[in-house]
Amino acid sequence: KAEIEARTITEDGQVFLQKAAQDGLETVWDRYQAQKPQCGFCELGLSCRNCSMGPCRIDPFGEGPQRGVCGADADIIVARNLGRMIAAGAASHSDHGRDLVEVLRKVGEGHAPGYTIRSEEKLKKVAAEFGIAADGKTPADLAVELAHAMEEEFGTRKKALTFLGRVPEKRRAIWDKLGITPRGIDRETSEMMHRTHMGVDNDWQSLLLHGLRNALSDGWGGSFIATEVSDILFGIPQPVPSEVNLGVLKENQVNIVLHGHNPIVSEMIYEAAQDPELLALASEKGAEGINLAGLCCTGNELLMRRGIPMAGNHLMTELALSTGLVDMMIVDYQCIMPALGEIATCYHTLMISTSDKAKFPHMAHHEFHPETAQSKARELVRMAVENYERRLPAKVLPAPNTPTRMMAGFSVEAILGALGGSPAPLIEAIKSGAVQGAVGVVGCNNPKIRQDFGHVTLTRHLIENDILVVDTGCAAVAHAKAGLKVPEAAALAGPGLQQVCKSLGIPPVLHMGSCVDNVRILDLAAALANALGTDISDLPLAAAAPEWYSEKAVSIACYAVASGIFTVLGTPPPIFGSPKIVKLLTEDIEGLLGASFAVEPDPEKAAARIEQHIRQKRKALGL
Ligand code: SF4
Ligand code: WCC
Ligand code: FE2
Repeated sequence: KAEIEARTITEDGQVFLQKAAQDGLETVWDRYQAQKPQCGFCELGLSCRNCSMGPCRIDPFGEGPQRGVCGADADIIVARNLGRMIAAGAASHSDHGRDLVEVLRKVGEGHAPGYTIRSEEKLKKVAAEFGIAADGKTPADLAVELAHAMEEEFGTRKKALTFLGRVPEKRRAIWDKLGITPRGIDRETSEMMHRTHMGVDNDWQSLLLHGLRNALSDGWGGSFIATEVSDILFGIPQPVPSEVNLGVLKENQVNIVLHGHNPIVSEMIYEAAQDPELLALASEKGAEGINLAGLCCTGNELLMRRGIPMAGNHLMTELALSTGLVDMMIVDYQCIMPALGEIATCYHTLMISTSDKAKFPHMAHHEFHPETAQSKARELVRMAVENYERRLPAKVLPAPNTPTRMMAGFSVEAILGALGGSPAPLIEAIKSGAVQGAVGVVGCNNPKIRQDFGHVTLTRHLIENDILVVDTGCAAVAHAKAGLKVPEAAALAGPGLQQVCKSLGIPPVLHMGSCVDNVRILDLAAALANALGTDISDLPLAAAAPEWYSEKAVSIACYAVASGIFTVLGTPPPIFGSPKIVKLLTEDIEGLLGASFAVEPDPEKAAARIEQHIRQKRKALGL
């Protein structure tokens, strides 16, 4: 019991950890235990297997080898490893963005039945940013032209990415001076892989600078494209009520769980689940309906635009299966544990992979392509409905708690809309001190940290101190489970923030979307800075990733800092093998970028650091 409580703060998590154990499942927490003690060299970033003269490792105590076979020292090895983490993260977000651009182009060409342009407003706005005139063109023409222009962003023909047009002048000047203005999205990632090959860039500082450039190509490039094109294709999110936790899985309905990141597949499943013929089939099978629920960021995308409830975040993905209520789980890519397929064999659940680039053990592969996605989605929903009667009653355990209510859908457009169309009222609230500042609390779960504890503890402290929290990804789901995403949660905020939330009817913790949607936070920060004629780093803002695990999170943290936002990490990144790199990233970088990293596993201390930072920024602004 104590062991289970140490693993997660969530009630449903604790119940289903027990159920999973009863059913003989091995979960991510068990596998983490089995890995302990984890390799100390790797934890410090001091191991290298970039070539076949190695693998090599550096002795952190100074007694054993201080150089790899090639001669690389601790600083070079740590910097190269960090660089490759950034490259992998940036590549993941950006390749996701590319897949959306492909759909946008095919919609324009008429080769993607079922998909459409849901936001002509955003299509026109973004096309204009790319220098494409809208006059006399149909949305389809515009979509094709914009898609082609965006494809160019990935290549090598540019000197700077187009969305840098939204970045404050002062920030652009800093990047130019440091030589880290991102050019092509793929170019920066490819160059990082080149630089970290044996015998290329062996200056740890220049490796780190390129790491920032690579991360910026994600934040202001690949992720930005992913978010903007998702809005064009599927609509700009607007405030929407929904629910969260495993209680959203319904005993008397066909449950289809959507997991992964890209809305391309899930949006088609959403459409198919409304099909009267399939609903009739469901009722023929004795089900009262077809119930969709989300996990991770595919879930967040559906939640933001359609109000689809969330079953949970990263560490709940295995436990969702242990309810025995999931008739089908459909995955696309990223953060999908390869263990899921095998766990599902214990139940009746059909496991479906959908991306040509993401296959998994014990999953049936049903590849989605824009041309056939609509019919594929209907086929899958039909299979799920037919699977309903195969549930194993002895293995079913409905969640004991009712779902927690929440509100999502806070795109930048929605936030500005709530403020009456301009950022001025928010700026006024910050000036008056009613809102002291704003913090993005984002990122994953990690079995090294009690699930959701980091997020919820930090966020509660921040809002108590009149700091508005915006969130994305699995952090947002943690906050929702803790009840922080309803307007009534304003009661937990300090007096100033409470007042602002009440007058606007919003929660003190605003859901801005999936992990690629961290760019919505960048976009808002840039809009505030531009409205004030200042730089992002002058504003009382911060970011935190209390429970991060993924390479994508490393890229996000780096583009946040490079964009001028102080960022606190809960899980230590593998850099502590190089005291020089730790000092640069946590101290000296401030002088270059006006922002730095901090590593603070204790969320109460992290809150104190952030509050102090926000006070300093306010003081510097004369507030
Ligand atoms: Fe060892 Fe150098 Fe090869 Fe890395 S690149 S494995 S440090 S020889
Ligand atoms: Ni984004 Fe982290 Fe969740 Fe995956 S879904 S686990 S990167 S926060
Ligand atoms: Fe190792």
